[in-house]
Amino acid sequence: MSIDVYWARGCAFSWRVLLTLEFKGLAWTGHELQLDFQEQKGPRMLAMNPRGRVPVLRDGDYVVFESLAVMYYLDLKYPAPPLFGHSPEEAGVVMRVINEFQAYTEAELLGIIEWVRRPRPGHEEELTHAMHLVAAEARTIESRLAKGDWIVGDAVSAADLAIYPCIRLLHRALMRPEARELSARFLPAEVHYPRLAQWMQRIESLPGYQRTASVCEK
Ligand SMILES: N[C@@H](CCC(=O)N[C@@H](CS)C(=O)NCC(=O)O)C(=O)O
Repeated sequence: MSIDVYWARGCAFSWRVLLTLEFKGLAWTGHELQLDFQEQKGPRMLAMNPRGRVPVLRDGDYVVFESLAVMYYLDLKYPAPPLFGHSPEEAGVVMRVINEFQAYTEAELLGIIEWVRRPRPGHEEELTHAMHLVAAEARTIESRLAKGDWIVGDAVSAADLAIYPCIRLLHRALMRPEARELSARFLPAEVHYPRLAQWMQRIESLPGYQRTASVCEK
């Protein structure tokens, strides 16, 4: 039975799930939703996710939402290749790194992307704060990548697939002409964060990556 996944363009959370499905080599059918038309709030979607958000994954009769929960479900259900390490200790580190990213950086990073789309005059202090936090996190990831090709351990893990979409969507936003002033601190990524730039290329070379890349096209 095929896996159905409901996703949206520009959505880092959806991208995590698509990357996970491809990484596991699973067959899946994608259903792209238009958030601008509130398709995620239609009755059929609300029946699966009462919060009216994407991504949502249906595997047979089982429905799961919240991107990290989806990744975790897929890893337990389809264990090879593993995404949360080979031992409880490795799983603890992978989960910790994702939780740190989500708790201390993700909202600010998404806020910068939103700012590029829709600047909020009068809130420049918030933007500056977000830029500091994201730059610090990028340095942390850069130092992790000094030890190996992947964010945790010596193989692709859920940490890579959870963090990559946020970084890539930020990169895309900062490449826009209207973000020129903001981007000076980050771009070119190859100069400011060379290991991070190489890591992005490594992810983009994974088998199946191209099938997920339309999340980033808008
Ligand atoms: N914590 C959720 C976040 C999901 C989320 O915020 N999705 C956004 C798109 S990126 C959404 O569906 N927004 C539509 C809405 O809030 O109506 C996850 O990890 O899956």
